[in-house]
Amino acid sequence: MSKKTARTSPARNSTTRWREADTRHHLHPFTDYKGLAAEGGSRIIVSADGIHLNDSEGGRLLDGMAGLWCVNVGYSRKELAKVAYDQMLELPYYHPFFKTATPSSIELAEKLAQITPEGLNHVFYGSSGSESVDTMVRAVRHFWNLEGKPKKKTFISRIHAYHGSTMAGASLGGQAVMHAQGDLPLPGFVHVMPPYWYDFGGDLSPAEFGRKAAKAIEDKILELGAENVAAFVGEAIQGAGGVLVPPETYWPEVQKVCRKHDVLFVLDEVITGFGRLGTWFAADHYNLTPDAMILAKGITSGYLPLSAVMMGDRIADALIEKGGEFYHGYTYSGHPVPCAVALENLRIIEQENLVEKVRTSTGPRLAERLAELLDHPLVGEVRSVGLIAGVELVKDKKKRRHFDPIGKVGISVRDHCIANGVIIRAVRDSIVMAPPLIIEPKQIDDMIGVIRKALDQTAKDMVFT
Ligand code: PXG
Repeated sequence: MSKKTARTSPARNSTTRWREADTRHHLHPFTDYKGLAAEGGSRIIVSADGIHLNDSEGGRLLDGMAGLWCVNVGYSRKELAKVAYDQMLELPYYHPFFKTATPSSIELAEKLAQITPEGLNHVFYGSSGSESVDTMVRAVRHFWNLEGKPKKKTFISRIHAYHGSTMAGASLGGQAVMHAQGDLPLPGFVHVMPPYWYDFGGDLSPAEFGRKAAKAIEDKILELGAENVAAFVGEAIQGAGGVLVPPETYWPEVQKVCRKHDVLFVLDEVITGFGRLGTWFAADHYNLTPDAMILAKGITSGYLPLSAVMMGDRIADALIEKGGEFYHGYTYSGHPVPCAVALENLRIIEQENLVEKVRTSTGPRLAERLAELLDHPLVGEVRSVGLIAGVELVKDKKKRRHFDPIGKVGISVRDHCIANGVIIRAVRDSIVMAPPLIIEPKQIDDMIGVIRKALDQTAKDMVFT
Protein backbone atom coordinates (compact mmCIF):
# COMPACT_ATOMS: atom_id res chain seq x y z
CA MET A 1 0.00 0.00 0.00
CA SER A 2 1.35 3.44 -0.86
CA LYS A 3 1.74 5.93 1.95
CA LYS A 4 -1.02 8.04 0.46
CA THR A 5 -3.52 5.18 0.29
CA ALA A 6 -2.76 4.28 3.89
CA ARG A 7 -3.53 7.81 5.09
CA THR A 8 -6.84 8.15 3.28
CA SER A 9 -8.21 4.64 3.83
CA PRO A 10 -11.92 4.70 4.84
CA ALA A 11 -11.13 2.25 7.65
CA ARG A 12 -8.90 4.87 9.24
CA ASN A 13 -10.97 5.23 12.37
CA SER A 14 -11.20 1.61 13.31
CA THR A 15 -9.36 0.37 16.35
CA THR A 16 -7.61 -2.31 14.33
CA ARG A 17 -6.43 0.22 11.81
CA TRP A 18 -5.13 2.57 14.52
CA ARG A 19 -3.36 -0.29 16.25
CA GLU A 20 -1.69 -1.40 13.09
CA ALA A 21 -0.55 2.09 12.14
CA ASP A 22 0.59 2.72 15.71
CA THR A 23 2.69 -0.44 15.70
CA ARG A 24 4.09 0.35 12.26
CA HIS A 25 5.02 4.00 12.77
CA HIS A 26 4.95 5.11 16.38
CA LEU A 27 7.83 4.61 18.81
CA HIS A 28 6.25 5.05 22.24
CA PRO A 29 8.15 6.34 25.30
CA PHE A 30 9.43 3.74 27.80
CA THR A 31 8.10 0.83 25.74
CA ASP A 32 9.40 -2.56 24.65
CA TYR A 33 8.39 -2.29 20.99
CA LYS A 34 8.52 -5.95 20.13
CA GLY A 35 6.63 -6.84 23.30
CA LEU A 36 3.87 -4.31 22.61
CA ALA A 37 3.44 -5.55 19.05
CA ALA A 38 3.33 -9.18 20.26
CA GLU A 39 0.54 -8.26 22.69
CA GLY A 40 -1.50 -6.87 19.81
CA GLY A 41 -0.66 -3.18 20.16
CA SER A 42 -1.93 -0.30 22.23
CA ARG A 43 -5.18 0.52 23.94
CA ILE A 44 -6.45 3.62 22.12
CA ILE A 45 -7.78 6.31 24.45
CA VAL A 46 -10.29 8.45 22.61
CA SER A 47 -11.92 10.71 25.19
CA ALA A 48 -12.05 11.53 28.88
CA ASP A 49 -14.21 13.27 31.43
CA GLY A 50 -13.73 13.99 35.12
CA ILE A 51 -11.54 11.17 36.42
CA HIS A 52 -12.47 8.68 33.69
CA LEU A 53 -10.97 7.67 30.34
CA ASN A 54 -12.83 6.07 27.42
CA ASP A 55 -11.10 3.74 25.00
CA SER A 56 -11.92 3.07 21.36
CA GLU A 57 -13.64 -0.22 22.18
CA GLY A 58 -16.11 1.21 24.66
CA GLY A 59 -14.00 0.51 27.76
CA ARG A 60 -14.23 3.00 30.62
CA LEU A 61 -11.41 3.36 33.13
CA LEU A 62 -10.96 5.26 36.38
CA ASP A 63 -7.66 7.08 35.93
CA GLY A 64 -5.87 6.48 39.21
CA MET A 65 -2.71 8.08 37.76
CA ALA A 66 -4.15 11.43 36.55
CA GLY A 67 -2.52 10.69 33.20
CA LEU A 68 1.14 10.77 34.16
CA TRP A 69 0.65 12.35 37.61
CA CYS A 70 -0.54 15.57 35.99
CA VAL A 71 -4.27 15.99 35.35
CA ASN A 72 -4.87 17.65 38.72
CA VAL A 73 -8.22 19.32 37.90
CA GLY A 74 -9.49 16.30 35.96
CA TYR A 75 -10.43 15.91 32.32
CA SER A 76 -12.99 17.73 30.15
CA ARG A 77 -12.62 21.18 31.68
CA LYS A 78 -14.31 23.50 29.23
CA GLU A 79 -12.84 26.55 31.02
CA LEU A 80 -9.32 25.45 30.06
CA ALA A 81 -10.31 24.73 26.45
CA LYS A 82 -11.96 28.13 26.19
CA VAL A 83 -8.96 30.00 27.55
CA ALA A 84 -6.69 28.19 25.09
CA TYR A 85 -9.06 28.97 22.22
CA ASP A 86 -9.36 32.64 23.13
CA GLN A 87 -5.60 33.00 23.60
CA MET A 88 -4.95 31.32 20.25
CA LEU A 89 -7.25 33.78 18.52
CA GLU A 90 -5.72 36.77 20.24
CA LEU A 91 -2.06 35.79 20.19
CA PRO A 92 -1.25 32.17 19.31
CA TYR A 93 2.48 32.60 19.73
CA TYR A 94 5.10 35.06 20.68
CA HIS A 95 8.29 34.66 22.66
CA PRO A 96 10.09 36.47 25.46
CA PHE A 97 13.46 36.64 23.68
CA PHE A 98 14.96 39.98 22.51
CA LYS A 99 13.17 42.34 24.86
CA THR A 100 9.56 41.26 24.32
CA ALA A 101 7.03 39.55 26.59
CA THR A 102 3.39 38.48 26.53
CA PRO A 103 0.70 39.23 29.14
CA SER A 104 -0.10 35.64 30.15
CA SER A 105 3.56 34.71 30.72
CA ILE A 106 4.06 37.82 32.87
CA GLU A 107 0.89 37.27 34.89
CA LEU A 108 1.75 33.63 35.46
CA ALA A 109 5.27 34.56 36.61
CA GLU A 110 3.78 36.95 39.13
CA LYS A 111 1.29 34.34 40.32
CA LEU A 112 3.93 31.61 40.68
CA ALA A 113 6.14 33.97 42.69
CA GLN A 114 3.15 34.57 45.01
CA ILE A 115 2.17 30.95 45.61
CA THR A 116 5.61 29.30 45.83
CA PRO A 117 7.62 29.46 49.08
CA GLU A 118 9.40 32.55 50.28
CA GLY A 119 12.53 33.50 48.38
CA LEU A 120 11.42 32.05 45.04
CA ASN A 121 10.59 35.14 43.02
CA HIS A 122 11.77 34.51 39.46
CA VAL A 123 10.60 32.09 36.78
CA PHE A 124 12.37 30.58 33.77
CA TYR A 125 9.91 28.74 31.53
CA GLY A 126 10.23 25.51 29.54
CA SER A 127 7.81 23.01 28.03
CA SER A 128 8.65 19.90 30.06
CA GLY A 129 10.07 18.86 33.38
CA SER A 130 13.16 17.53 31.60
CA GLU A 131 13.81 20.87 29.91
CA SER A 132 13.47 22.71 33.18
CA VAL A 133 15.87 20.29 34.87
CA ASP A 134 18.38 21.13 32.13
CA THR A 135 17.73 24.84 32.65
CA MET A 136 18.35 24.45 36.37
CA VAL A 137 21.61 22.53 35.80
CA ARG A 138 22.91 25.23 33.43
CA ALA A 139 21.78 28.08 35.69
CA VAL A 140 23.34 26.52 38.79
CA ARG A 141 26.69 25.91 37.10
CA HIS A 142 26.64 29.46 35.70
CA PHE A 143 25.77 30.74 39.18
CA TRP A 144 28.84 29.17 40.76
CA ASN A 145 31.03 30.59 38.00
CA LEU A 146 29.59 34.02 38.77
CA GLU A 147 30.30 33.47 42.47
CA GLY A 148 33.95 32.87 41.64
CA LYS A 149 33.72 29.18 42.61
CA PRO A 150 34.08 27.48 39.23
CA LYS A 151 34.94 24.13 40.79
CA LYS A 152 31.49 23.77 42.35
CA LYS A 153 29.93 21.77 39.52
CA THR A 154 28.90 18.32 40.74
CA PHE A 155 25.25 17.48 41.38
CA ILE A 156 24.18 14.99 44.02
CA SER A 157 20.89 13.14 43.67
CA ARG A 158 19.46 9.78 44.70
CA ILE A 159 19.14 6.19 43.53
CA HIS A 160 15.63 5.62 42.03
CA ALA A 161 15.26 9.37 41.39
CA TYR A 162 13.47 10.45 38.22
CA HIS A 163 14.29 13.88 36.82
CA GLY A 164 13.46 13.40 33.13
CA SER A 165 14.75 11.85 29.95
CA THR A 166 17.13 14.41 28.47
CA MET A 167 20.86 13.81 28.93
CA ALA A 168 21.04 15.99 32.06
CA GLY A 169 17.68 14.77 33.38
CA ALA A 170 18.57 11.11 32.95
CA SER A 171 22.03 11.72 34.46
CA LEU A 172 20.56 13.44 37.48
CA GLY A 173 17.99 10.67 37.78
CA GLY A 174 19.06 7.52 39.56
CA GLN A 175 17.46 4.94 37.29
CA ALA A 176 20.01 2.22 36.49
CA VAL A 177 18.11 1.02 33.42
CA MET A 178 18.25 4.51 31.92
CA HIS A 179 21.93 4.92 32.71
CA ALA A 180 22.67 1.62 31.00
CA GLN A 181 21.37 2.93 27.67
CA GLY A 182 23.70 5.62 26.39
CA ASP A 183 26.61 5.71 28.82
CA LEU A 184 25.05 7.80 31.54
CA PRO A 185 25.36 9.51 33.91
CA LEU A 186 27.38 12.31 32.34
CA PRO A 187 30.38 13.36 34.43
CA GLY A 188 29.40 15.54 37.36
CA PHE A 189 26.31 13.64 38.51
CA VAL A 190 26.54 11.32 41.50
CA HIS A 191 23.93 9.40 43.45
CA VAL A 192 23.38 8.46 47.06
CA MET A 193 20.99 6.22 48.96
CA PRO A 194 17.30 7.22 48.78
CA PRO A 195 15.23 7.69 51.96
CA TYR A 196 13.53 4.35 51.23
CA TRP A 197 13.23 2.73 54.61
CA TYR A 198 11.58 -0.46 53.37
CA ASP A 199 14.57 -1.47 51.23
CA PHE A 200 17.47 0.42 52.77
CA GLY A 201 16.43 0.81 56.43
CA GLY A 202 17.77 -2.47 57.85
CA ASP A 203 17.21 -2.66 61.59
CA LEU A 204 16.89 1.09 62.06
CA SER A 205 13.62 2.76 62.94
CA PRO A 206 12.25 4.97 60.14
CA ALA A 207 13.24 8.08 62.13
CA GLU A 208 16.81 6.83 62.62
CA PHE A 209 17.03 5.80 59.00
CA GLY A 210 15.83 9.23 57.84
CA ARG A 211 18.82 10.76 59.59
CA LYS A 212 21.13 8.12 58.12
CA ALA A 213 19.89 8.80 54.57
CA ALA A 214 20.45 12.54 55.10
CA LYS A 215 23.91 11.77 56.45
CA ALA A 216 24.65 9.87 53.21
CA ILE A 217 24.36 13.23 51.43
CA GLU A 218 26.74 14.88 53.87
CA ASP A 219 29.19 11.99 53.55
CA LYS A 220 29.11 12.36 49.75
CA ILE A 221 29.70 16.13 50.02
CA LEU A 222 32.69 15.51 52.28
CA GLU A 223 34.03 12.76 50.00
CA LEU A 224 33.84 15.02 46.94
CA GLY A 225 34.86 18.15 48.86
CA ALA A 226 32.20 20.82 49.35
CA GLU A 227 34.24 23.10 47.10
CA ASN A 228 33.31 20.76 44.20
CA VAL A 229 29.60 20.30 44.89
CA ALA A 230 27.09 22.57 43.12
CA ALA A 231 23.76 21.31 44.42
CA PHE A 232 21.71 18.54 45.90
CA VAL A 233 18.54 17.87 43.88
CA GLY A 234 15.63 15.77 45.09
CA GLU A 235 11.98 15.02 44.54
CA ALA A 236 10.23 15.69 47.84
CA ILE A 237 8.57 12.30 47.37
CA GLN A 238 10.18 10.09 44.71
CA GLY A 239 7.24 9.45 42.40
CA ALA A 240 8.38 7.40 39.41
CA GLY A 241 10.82 5.65 41.78
CA GLY A 242 7.86 4.03 43.58
CA VAL A 243 6.33 6.81 45.70
CA LEU A 244 9.08 6.79 48.29
CA VAL A 245 7.84 8.90 51.18
CA PRO A 246 10.82 9.86 53.35
CA PRO A 247 10.72 9.58 57.13
CA GLU A 248 9.87 12.90 58.79
CA THR A 249 13.46 13.24 60.02
CA TYR A 250 14.91 13.36 56.49
CA TRP A 251 14.13 16.71 54.87
CA PRO A 252 14.92 19.06 57.77
CA GLU A 253 18.30 17.37 58.05
CA VAL A 254 18.98 17.48 54.28
CA GLN A 255 18.28 21.21 54.11
CA LYS A 256 20.56 21.77 57.12
CA VAL A 257 23.40 19.75 55.53
CA CYS A 258 23.13 21.70 52.26
CA ARG A 259 23.21 25.05 54.07
CA LYS A 260 26.10 23.96 56.28
CA HIS A 261 28.29 23.10 53.27
CA ASP A 262 27.03 25.90 50.99
CA VAL A 263 25.56 23.41 48.54
CA LEU A 264 22.45 24.65 46.73
CA PHE A 265 19.24 22.85 47.67
CA VAL A 266 16.93 22.16 44.70
CA LEU A 267 13.50 20.56 45.01
CA ASP A 268 12.00 18.83 41.99
CA GLU A 269 8.26 19.40 42.48
CA VAL A 270 7.19 18.23 39.04
CA ILE A 271 4.86 15.66 40.61
CA THR A 272 4.36 17.06 44.10
CA GLY A 273 3.46 20.62 43.08
CA PHE A 274 0.03 22.20 42.72
CA GLY A 275 -1.88 20.54 45.52
CA ARG A 276 -1.02 16.87 45.27
CA LEU A 277 0.15 16.60 48.90
CA GLY A 278 -2.69 18.73 50.29
CA THR A 279 -0.46 21.80 50.27
CA TRP A 280 0.37 23.95 47.27
CA PHE A 281 3.87 22.51 47.22
CA ALA A 282 5.75 19.77 49.03
CA ALA A 283 8.01 22.54 50.33
CA ASP A 284 5.00 23.78 52.33
CA HIS A 285 4.24 20.29 53.64
CA TYR A 286 7.83 19.69 54.75
CA ASN A 287 8.50 23.34 55.67
CA LEU A 288 11.44 23.75 53.27
CA THR A 289 12.94 26.80 51.59
CA PRO A 290 14.79 25.53 48.49
CA ASP A 291 17.17 27.62 46.40
CA ALA A 292 15.33 26.52 43.25
CA MET A 293 12.26 24.47 42.42
CA ILE A 294 11.28 22.58 39.25
CA LEU A 295 7.61 22.71 38.23
CA ALA A 296 5.66 21.08 35.38
CA LYS A 297 2.72 18.64 34.99
CA GLY A 298 0.04 20.03 37.38
CA ILE A 299 0.92 23.59 36.39
CA THR A 300 -1.52 23.20 33.45
CA SER A 301 -3.07 19.93 34.68
CA GLY A 302 -1.35 18.48 31.62
CA TYR A 303 -3.71 20.22 29.17
CA LEU A 304 -0.74 21.86 27.44
CA PRO A 305 3.01 21.41 27.88
CA LEU A 306 4.55 23.89 30.32
CA SER A 307 7.27 23.82 32.93
CA ALA A 308 9.19 26.28 35.04
CA VAL A 309 12.27 26.67 37.17
CA MET A 310 11.55 28.88 40.14
CA MET A 311 14.89 30.53 40.82
CA GLY A 312 15.56 31.54 44.40
CA ASP A 313 16.77 35.07 45.14
CA ARG A 314 20.37 34.01 45.61
CA ILE A 315 20.61 32.49 42.12
CA ALA A 316 18.39 35.08 40.44
CA ASP A 317 20.23 38.03 41.99
CA ALA A 318 23.56 36.70 40.72
CA LEU A 319 22.15 36.09 37.22
CA ILE A 320 20.61 39.56 37.16
CA GLU A 321 23.36 41.59 38.85
CA LYS A 322 26.47 40.03 37.40
CA GLY A 323 25.47 37.44 34.82
CA GLY A 324 25.29 39.51 31.66
CA GLU A 325 23.37 37.69 28.96
CA PHE A 326 22.15 34.19 29.95
CA TYR A 327 22.68 32.16 26.77
CA HIS A 328 19.80 29.77 27.31
CA GLY A 329 16.16 29.45 26.22
CA TYR A 330 13.66 27.48 24.19
CA THR A 331 11.41 28.47 21.29
CA TYR A 332 8.43 27.78 23.53
CA SER A 333 9.74 29.38 26.76
CA GLY A 334 6.82 31.40 28.11
CA HIS A 335 4.47 30.35 25.30
CA PRO A 336 1.34 32.49 25.74
CA VAL A 337 -1.19 29.66 25.29
CA PRO A 338 -0.01 27.22 28.00
CA CYS A 339 0.68 30.19 30.29
CA ALA A 340 -2.94 31.35 29.89
CA VAL A 341 -4.15 27.80 30.52
CA ALA A 342 -1.94 27.56 33.62
CA LEU A 343 -3.46 30.76 35.05
CA GLU A 344 -6.96 29.38 34.52
CA ASN A 345 -5.93 26.02 35.97
CA LEU A 346 -4.62 27.74 39.12
CA ARG A 347 -7.85 29.73 39.32
CA ILE A 348 -9.83 26.48 39.24
CA ILE A 349 -7.64 24.89 41.93
CA GLU A 350 -8.25 27.94 44.13
CA GLN A 351 -11.94 28.34 43.38
CA GLU A 352 -12.73 24.69 44.06
CA ASN A 353 -10.51 24.56 47.16
CA LEU A 354 -8.80 21.49 45.74
CA VAL A 355 -5.68 21.84 47.91
CA GLU A 356 -7.78 21.91 51.05
CA LYS A 357 -9.98 19.08 49.78
CA VAL A 358 -6.89 16.88 49.44
CA ARG A 359 -5.57 17.91 52.85
CA THR A 360 -8.75 17.51 54.85
CA SER A 361 -10.91 15.03 52.95
CA THR A 362 -9.56 12.87 50.15
CA GLY A 363 -5.95 12.58 51.35
CA PRO A 364 -6.94 11.24 54.80
CA ARG A 365 -9.57 8.99 53.17
CA LEU A 366 -6.97 7.48 50.84
CA ALA A 367 -4.57 6.92 53.76
CA GLU A 368 -7.32 5.27 55.80
CA ARG A 369 -8.42 2.95 53.02
CA LEU A 370 -4.82 2.05 52.13
CA ALA A 371 -4.11 1.14 55.74
CA GLU A 372 -6.87 -1.47 55.50
CA LEU A 373 -4.84 -3.23 52.80
CA LEU A 374 -2.09 -3.99 55.32
CA ASP A 375 -3.94 -7.16 56.34
CA HIS A 376 -3.42 -8.57 52.84
CA PRO A 377 -0.69 -11.23 52.66
CA LEU A 378 1.01 -9.43 49.74
CA VAL A 379 1.10 -5.95 51.26
CA GLY A 380 4.24 -5.08 53.21
CA GLU A 381 3.83 -1.33 53.54
CA VAL A 382 1.54 1.48 52.41
CA ARG A 383 2.85 5.01 51.89
CA SER A 384 0.90 8.14 51.10
CA VAL A 385 0.75 11.88 51.54
CA GLY A 386 -2.34 13.60 50.18
CA LEU A 387 -3.23 12.01 46.86
CA ILE A 388 0.01 10.24 46.03
CA ALA A 389 0.47 6.70 47.27
CA GLY A 390 2.51 3.53 46.97
CA VAL A 391 1.83 -0.01 48.15
CA GLU A 392 4.85 -2.26 48.63
CA LEU A 393 4.17 -5.87 47.62
CA VAL A 394 6.33 -8.45 49.34
CA LYS A 395 6.97 -12.11 49.81
CA ASP A 396 7.86 -11.91 53.48
CA LYS A 397 6.39 -9.05 55.49
CA LYS A 398 8.37 -9.75 58.66
CA LYS A 399 11.75 -9.81 56.97
CA ARG A 400 10.73 -7.15 54.42
CA ARG A 401 11.77 -9.50 51.62
CA HIS A 402 10.75 -9.05 47.99
CA PHE A 403 9.84 -11.68 45.45
CA ASP A 404 12.61 -12.82 43.14
CA PRO A 405 12.75 -11.68 40.40
CA ILE A 406 11.34 -8.34 41.47
CA GLY A 407 8.74 -6.69 39.24
CA LYS A 408 6.39 -9.52 38.36
CA VAL A 409 3.91 -9.20 41.21
CA GLY A 410 3.62 -5.45 40.71
CA ILE A 411 2.80 -5.91 37.05
CA SER A 412 0.29 -8.64 37.82
CA VAL A 413 -1.60 -6.43 40.30
CA ARG A 414 -1.46 -3.51 37.88
CA ASP A 415 -2.83 -5.61 35.03
CA HIS A 416 -5.65 -7.00 37.17
CA CYS A 417 -6.51 -3.43 38.25
CA ILE A 418 -6.68 -2.26 34.65
CA ALA A 419 -8.75 -5.30 33.66
CA ASN A 420 -11.13 -4.32 36.47
CA GLY A 421 -11.36 -0.73 35.25
CA VAL A 422 -8.78 1.17 37.32
CA ILE A 423 -5.49 2.50 35.98
CA ILE A 424 -2.59 2.43 38.42
CA ARG A 425 1.15 1.94 37.80
CA ALA A 426 3.69 -0.59 38.94
CA VAL A 427 7.24 0.35 39.89
CA ARG A 428 9.40 -2.64 40.75
CA ASP A 429 7.06 -4.40 43.21
CA SER A 430 5.21 -1.32 44.37
CA ILE A 431 1.94 -0.24 42.89
CA VAL A 432 1.53 3.52 42.79
CA MET A 433 -1.37 5.91 42.32
CA ALA A 434 -1.96 9.64 42.01
CA PRO A 435 -5.57 10.30 41.01
CA PRO A 436 -6.91 13.67 39.88
CA LEU A 437 -7.44 16.04 42.81
CA ILE A 438 -11.16 16.22 42.03
CA ILE A 439 -11.66 12.56 42.98
CA GLU A 440 -14.48 12.09 45.49
CA PRO A 441 -14.14 10.00 48.69
CA LYS A 442 -16.58 7.41 47.32
CA GLN A 443 -14.45 7.03 44.17
CA ILE A 444 -11.39 6.46 46.37
CA ASP A 445 -13.31 3.63 48.04
CA ASP A 446 -14.08 2.18 44.60
CA MET A 447 -10.43 2.44 43.55
CA ILE A 448 -9.19 0.70 46.70
CA GLY A 449 -11.90 -1.95 46.27
CA VAL A 450 -10.53 -2.78 42.83
CA ILE A 451 -6.96 -2.82 44.15
CA ARG A 452 -7.97 -5.32 46.85
CA LYS A 453 -9.65 -7.49 44.25
CA ALA A 454 -6.51 -7.32 42.06
CA LEU A 455 -4.35 -8.28 45.04
CA ASP A 456 -6.59 -11.28 45.67
CA GLN A 457 -6.48 -12.29 42.01
CA THR A 458 -2.69 -12.01 41.98
CA ALA A 459 -2.37 -14.06 45.17
CA LYS A 460 -4.63 -16.71 43.63
CA ASP A 461 -2.63 -16.79 40.35
CA MET A 462 0.51 -17.31 42.40
CA VAL A 463 -0.95 -20.31 44.21
CA PHE A 464 -1.98 -22.04 41.02
CA THR A 465 1.09 -21.32 38.86
N1 PXG B 1 10.97 15.41 37.41
C1 PXG B 1 10.09 14.57 37.97
C2 PXG B 1 10.03 14.44 39.45
C3 PXG B 1 9.22 13.82 37.14
O1 PXG B 1 8.36 12.96 37.71
C4 PXG B 1 10.24 14.87 35.23
C5 PXG B 1 11.06 15.58 36.08
C6 PXG B 1 10.37 15.09 33.75
O2 PXG B 1 9.26 15.73 33.24
P1 PXG B 1 8.88 15.60 31.71
O3 PXG B 1 7.79 16.63 31.56
O4 PXG B 1 10.08 15.94 30.91
O5 PXG B 1 8.42 14.19 31.49
C7 PXG B 1 9.30 13.98 35.75
C8 PXG B 1 8.41 13.21 34.83
C9 PXG B 1 6.12 7.50 35.14
C10 PXG B 1 6.48 8.78 34.49
O6 PXG B 1 5.95 6.53 34.41
C11 PXG B 1 6.93 9.84 35.24
C12 PXG B 1 7.31 11.02 34.62
C13 PXG B 1 7.21 11.14 33.25
C14 PXG B 1 6.77 10.07 32.49
C15 PXG B 1 6.41 8.87 33.10
O7 PXG B 1 5.97 7.44 36.36
N2 PXG B 1 7.80 12.06 35.38
